[in-house]
Amino acid sequence: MKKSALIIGAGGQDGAYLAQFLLQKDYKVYCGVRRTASADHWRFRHLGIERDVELVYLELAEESNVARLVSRIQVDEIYNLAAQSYVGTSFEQAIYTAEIDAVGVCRILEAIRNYSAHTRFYQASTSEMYGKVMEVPQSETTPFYPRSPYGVAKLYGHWITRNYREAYNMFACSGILFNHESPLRGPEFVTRKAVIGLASIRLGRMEILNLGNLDAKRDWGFAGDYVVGMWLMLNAQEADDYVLATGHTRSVREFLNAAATCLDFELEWHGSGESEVGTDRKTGKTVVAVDAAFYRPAEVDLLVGDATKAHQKLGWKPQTSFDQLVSMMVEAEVARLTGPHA
Ligand code: NAP
Ligand code: G4F
Repeated sequence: MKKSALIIGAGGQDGAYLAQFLLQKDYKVYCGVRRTASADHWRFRHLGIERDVELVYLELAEESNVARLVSRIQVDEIYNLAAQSYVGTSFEQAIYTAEIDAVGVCRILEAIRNYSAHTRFYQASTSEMYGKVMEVPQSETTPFYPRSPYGVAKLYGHWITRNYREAYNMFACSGILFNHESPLRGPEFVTRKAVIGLASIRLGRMEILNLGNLDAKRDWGFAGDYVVGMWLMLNAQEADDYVLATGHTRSVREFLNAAATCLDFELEWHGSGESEVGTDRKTGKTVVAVDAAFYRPAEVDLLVGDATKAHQKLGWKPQTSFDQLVSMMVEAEVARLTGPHA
């Protein structure tokens, strides 16, 4: 019989790639999205899957909404990808972030426990939980030290998932995913913001790209590779928690250098901290500047993951290199900015 899945937070970056992947595996896919005034599911359109998924309205703040839906559709798998996922905003909206990213997870687990006990559950945990890292690289056994309200809320989501697995024998897994990007990344995250900015400057539509901390280091992979790992977790023999990461780390500055190279800029860096600027070697013009408004009250300086367990137990490995990821993002952005809908 055809398998079925509900993706909660399906309208986001990972949700779209996961929906596409599950459709390729011949699943019936319910896409849980919030009702908004401008229902523009551009990511489904981008992947050409808008007619193949069934949209269902789902608001994680609304307990009875979650319970009714979970009870009605009786799916084999639920992937919870919904979150207030922007770390910067979590400092301004800490309570809302906890409501969705922490308590929201418990609402889903309760609905499964009460109304759909056979359903397998995936929780989108995050490397942000490692925060002020206690060891390098970070693995499933590294102690957590979150540095943002987002990281703290996600830590609750992580532990409540594990708790329901142990207490009620539920098939509930937590994927501790390191940063993963794509042309479908939200425009406020640093990789996409950098690519939009540099491509716009190259096309003469923008002067300077303003960013915050250029020294932060992240383990950046391709989102399309990571959704495969989510599915492998829910289709393993036993429920468990896994890190998904590339094992390589690069600074924001290094990401900028790579994206600039794809656009035929060669960046030269001058100054430090808030006074740092990146200039284009050919023209001498300032292309990147630091704006302290983008600094965070507490920063995560270095993330680099060890995905050995996922490799050994699930056979998962990232397929896309850093350079491939950057050029894929740059090419897509240039096409978007110069295409018929620009
Ligand atoms: P994203 O693009 O921001 O997508 C998050 C989705 O959650 C959006 O579709 C959003 O809906 C939905 N959502 C937010 N609040 C909701 C609510 N109250 N009720 C129902 N839906 C709600 O994030 P992503 O990059 O795809 O990440 C997917 C998940 O993985 C998130 O939980 C994120 O925290 C986690 N994660 C991401 C990364 C990464 O590097 N991408 C790494 C580790 C973990 P709208 O479209 O209506 O806003
Ligand atoms: O792209 P970011 O906003 O991603 P961040 O904070 O690492 O969070 C992402 O990855 C997490 C996994 O570790 C996810 F759980 C989370 O949902 C999200 O997907 O920022 C990356 C780094 C930070 O250190 C930030 O301070 O880039 C630095 N940065 C420098 N200038 C900037 C900017 N970040 C943003 N968004 N905008 C800037 O102008």
